[in-house]
Amino acid sequence: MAYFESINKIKYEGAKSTNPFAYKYYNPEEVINGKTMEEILRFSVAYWHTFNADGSDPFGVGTAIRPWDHLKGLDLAKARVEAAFEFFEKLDVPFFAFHDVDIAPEGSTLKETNENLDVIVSMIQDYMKTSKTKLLWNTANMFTNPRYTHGAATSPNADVFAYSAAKVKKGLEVAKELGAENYVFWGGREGYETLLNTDMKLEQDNLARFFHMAVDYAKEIGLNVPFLIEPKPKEPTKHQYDFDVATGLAFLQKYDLTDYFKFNIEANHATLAGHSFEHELRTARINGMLGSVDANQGDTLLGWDTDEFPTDLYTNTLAMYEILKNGGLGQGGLNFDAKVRRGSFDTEDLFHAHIAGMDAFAIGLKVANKLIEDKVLDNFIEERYSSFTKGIGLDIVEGKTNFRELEAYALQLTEIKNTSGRTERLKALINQYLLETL
Ligand code: XUL
Ligand code: CO
Repeated sequence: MAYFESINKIKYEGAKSTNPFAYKYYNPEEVINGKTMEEILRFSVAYWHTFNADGSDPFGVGTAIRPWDHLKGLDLAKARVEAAFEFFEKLDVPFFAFHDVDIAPEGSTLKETNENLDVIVSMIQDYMKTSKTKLLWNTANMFTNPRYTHGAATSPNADVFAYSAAKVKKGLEVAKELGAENYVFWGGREGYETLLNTDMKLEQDNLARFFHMAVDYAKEIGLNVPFLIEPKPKEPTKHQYDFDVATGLAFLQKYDLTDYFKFNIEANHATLAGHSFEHELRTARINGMLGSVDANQGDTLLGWDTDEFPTDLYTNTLAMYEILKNGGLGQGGLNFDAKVRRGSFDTEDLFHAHIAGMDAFAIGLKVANKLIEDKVLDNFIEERYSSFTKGIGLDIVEGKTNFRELEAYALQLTEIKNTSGRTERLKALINQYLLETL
């Protein structure tokens, strides 16, 4: 059965195309610096937003019209798998990602939940035999069910810790079975509401114990993929332990976990943390910790995680700049952790949204690549820091000086001359590249 009957395979038709169901800029076969766009961008469809979300919000019920709406339970789960693989094929997308509860309904016991998962996982496995679409990552949803009210691995209740361990154990097994390229940990409720009732040290120690057990189990079953922490500062908890990349990195370093973990950086989580998307990517990149990306965008007028499709060309360009400078995303990808707006309730909007995001990132890729090729920022930055390539600056960098010598140097300085940072000139250059590159 076809779920998206009226829609044909989405093809690249070029910027002049007026066909809404065509890529205008994303040309999977186009080679950029020896790699195809498909290989560089590694787009992924987020199962939860595309096949589960119904457009409901805290003020209203779902609005989405979906061809699987009439089904329930395992039948619904199976229909979603069928629809998903049709969608992946029509979009010609290389990856997808899911939470355990997205693909199969929870049973009344853990055993029943695992049995439901087994049914759907083996169905997905069958589809994957003939589909080109691979699993970028899976994860365990440890935030929706009321048992996680006070956290999962950071719950004050040891039973919840144990239950969560069982969920991740199963998740790692599923990752192995489906050949996942990564495994993600988003600490949805791993944080706290008030210190009045919280043992912060024990909670963080427990989270580290949990991660070490996950590392051990992955080794035991031969699952050799990066584990990815997805930082987010708040929502649903007030204070989340994986606030941002810098906080997450300090945690991983303190608990000796840096060999196994990298970061999955989400644009809207970065902005919620008071950073730009590119700041978080840069922080991860310069520390060798950039694993994957949840590609979306927030809304500067709203203070929450709006998970919009990433259509902002400026941001996507600066994000792709970091990704290219990182030498790509390795086993990571650009996962559209993004949902259509509540008012975009037609099934075809799912296609429009992904086409919009893919084209906008393809533009970002091309512009970023040209900026790097022409060394637009590199040359400026090299010149800006040139005082550290000679004289006293070189001595500082090479560790050949000390406070006494620096004082002597400073005392004989008659004048300190700074040069302009040229922010506005650089912004104008980026605009010029954005308009002229394509
Ligand atoms: C929530 C979020 C999650 C993670 C996976 O803000 O981003 O969907 O990506 O649990
Ligand atoms: Co996310």
